[in-house]
Amino acid sequence: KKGYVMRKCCTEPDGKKTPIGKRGWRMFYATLRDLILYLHKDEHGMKRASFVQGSHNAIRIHHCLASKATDYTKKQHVFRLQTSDWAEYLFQTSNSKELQEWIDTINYV
Ligand code: I3P
Repeated sequence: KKGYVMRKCCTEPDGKKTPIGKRGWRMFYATLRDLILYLHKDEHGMKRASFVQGSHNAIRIHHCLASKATDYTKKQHVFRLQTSDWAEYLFQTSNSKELQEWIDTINYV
């Protein structure tokens, strides 16, 4: 699964709230491969070597939970991703079909 998404970092892998200044929404081209969600700058930035595993741009989705962020009302088609190390992200997708596809792909790979 791949496609453009918007991402907001909410909680760091240590469980602490992501500090102001790093909480903004940013666009990425996301690809899911080998249980890692890679967030590329765009479709052309596919160089895997530039990723540090476990960083915000290469999220290990093993034992992750993706769910619709029904409590987040500022944007539409948003899901929450909670990782096994307690990091938390919001991802905005382009429509409800994309939203469901991302959630299912992450939860059932
Ligand atoms: C954040 C940015 C986010 C906003 C977040 C801000 O500022 O404006 O868009 O989240 O609010 O902290 P910065 O870019 O300086 O980190 P929303 O879009 O969800 O309002 P928050 O701290 O309440 O999450």
